[in-house]
Amino acid sequence: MRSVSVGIPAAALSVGAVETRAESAAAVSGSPPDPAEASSAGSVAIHDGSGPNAGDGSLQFLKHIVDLGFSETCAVADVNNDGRLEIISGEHWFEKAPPAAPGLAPQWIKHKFRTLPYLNFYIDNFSDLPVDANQSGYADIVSCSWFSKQITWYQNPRRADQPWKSTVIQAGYPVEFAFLVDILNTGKPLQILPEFGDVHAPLSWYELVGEGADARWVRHQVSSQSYGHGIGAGDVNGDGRTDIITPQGWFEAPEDTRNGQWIFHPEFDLGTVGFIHVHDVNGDGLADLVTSAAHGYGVFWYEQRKDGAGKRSWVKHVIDDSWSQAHALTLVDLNGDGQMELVTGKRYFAHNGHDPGSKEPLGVYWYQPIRVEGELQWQRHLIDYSSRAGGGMQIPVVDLTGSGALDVLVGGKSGLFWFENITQQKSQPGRTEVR
Ligand SMILES: [Ca+2]
Ligand SMILES: [Ca+2]
Ligand SMILES: [Ca+2]
Ligand SMILES: [Ca+2]
Repeated sequence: MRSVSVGIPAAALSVGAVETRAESAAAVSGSPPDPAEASSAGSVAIHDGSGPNAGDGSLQFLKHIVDLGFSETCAVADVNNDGRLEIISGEHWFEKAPPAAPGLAPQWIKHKFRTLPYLNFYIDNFSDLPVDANQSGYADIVSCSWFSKQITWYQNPRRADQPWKSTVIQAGYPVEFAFLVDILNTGKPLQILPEFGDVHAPLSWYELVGEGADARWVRHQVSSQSYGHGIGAGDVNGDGRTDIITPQGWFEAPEDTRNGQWIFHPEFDLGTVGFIHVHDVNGDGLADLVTSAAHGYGVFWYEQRKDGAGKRSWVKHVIDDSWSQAHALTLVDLNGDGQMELVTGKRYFAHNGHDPGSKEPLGVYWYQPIRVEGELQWQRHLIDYSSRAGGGMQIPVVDLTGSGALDVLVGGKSGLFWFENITQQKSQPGRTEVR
């Protein structure tokens, strides 16, 4: 398969003019470009870096179509333990192989490792969490389903010709998505935190215990109920312990996270959101929240404030509300400048076309916090616009090739794509840009 490079002109990749919103400390830069101009599939992206975005922190990505089949998400892990990363999406993992001929794109070897239900226009799998749960040296995958109401651990058989053993970790409740978090405060995110789509499901996290054949997942309950669409983990109050954030408030972690009482602080109502990240956006020492409307319009941050008496309040700031269904949001230092950026994208047909704006163009974006005359604003950069690539349910930002630059991967109903970060390659004269 030949890769398709993105023909986004330099002027469209980033934004010269920054539009300030009076209502908010945040600003959104620029408008999406004309789709016809922005994404002529098959055109060649050779950008010499001399355009208007040169030197403004923009990154260059080369788009690869990995697969045009159907999924809801994707993940990255070393599935075959050869020291190189593979892509997991839907029923398959994808192994990168050399091009068939010089100048062509890499080939992708497709390995089917499981059969998933397909119903209601969804493949019933909404997260893939790579974790070597049985310490075999090979990545296992923990997945979750909405319709089948399960969190499932798929054990890597180590040999390509063997089936993956599946073990149900939790049954009985629909799971919107899940991710790996550091509830035990060890510095390693190894606990599963699901967002249950049923208010009667007890809010819980899952700890991996035992080794090898004895490895298993143990549930720890935080609350007897769940709190709506969206979930996150991070240290809200700065005590060094990872708290759990729901759309309706946050749970303060006790010293003994397994057996202690988690204290609920119903201090906000975020609405129907996706991942809720905890991050001190404005650098004032107080942890803020960054999240997105999973089925409506908007990417937001919520500023934590404290009055003289120590009473906490939250102020909403709009980052961008010009496109909808930002279900997945990744917080990462994408450009390596020591500052965290946001990577997100529009999920294609999150609710089969019923969500607001669901028929508007897809896009994949990153947002860079910048200071303009002392004021915090957000600069939007396009990774892709108005093609088949959308944000899906999770967006891995990983150095897939070992180049030293972080790549962006997205998988959804409209296909699986790898955006190779070629920024450094661009800065090396004589390097071939198109493959
Ligand atoms: Ca590998
Ligand atoms: Ca805490
Ligand atoms: Ca702050
Ligand atoms: Ca950065």
